[in-house]
Amino acid sequence: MASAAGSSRVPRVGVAVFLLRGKTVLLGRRRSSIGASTFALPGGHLEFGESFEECAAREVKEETGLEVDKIEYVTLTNTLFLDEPKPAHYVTIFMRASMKDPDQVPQTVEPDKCDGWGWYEWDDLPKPLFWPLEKMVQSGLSPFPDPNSGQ
Ligand code: 8DG
Ligand code: MG
Repeated sequence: MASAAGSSRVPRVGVAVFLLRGKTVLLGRRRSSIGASTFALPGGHLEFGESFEECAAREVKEETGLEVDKIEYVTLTNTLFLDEPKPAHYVTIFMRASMKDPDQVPQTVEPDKCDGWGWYEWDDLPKPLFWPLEKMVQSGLSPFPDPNSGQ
């Protein structure tokens, strides 16, 4: 197998956040090169030394201005983005969280990365979804806590 030495084609770690409010999740239309103009979760790259929870809280704050609470791990994916302008490989950690203050309104803090944020019913998600998210929805995964788990 070819060595990765001398190549920038190394896997990176992404953290994406299901921010939950009632039966809705927060999605924004991406402007980034990967998944441009599809609806995706707030999130970004894990920084050196960060926990998944710290990264989730930081990315949501940076991209939406919202403060989050009750951050928990949901699942992960190992995804090759080969059809993108710049091929990439991500291990993405999906977390869920709720808002510290449910009355807070998401802001489009990084308009170069996202057209704007909106709350969408889990049963009526907008199209097209960023395809790792679409695959996840089709697999039947739910980011909502199990109502029988007492949470
Ligand atoms: P940063 O420089 O601010 O750290 O990062 P970013 O520019 O905000 O990164 P991003 O592309 O939003 O997220 C990093 C990667 O995570 C993304 O390129 C691919 C992966 N990823 C998924 N699904 C999702 C998702 O639903 N939302 C986000 N934001 N990233 C996702 O596999
Ligand atoms: Mg992002």
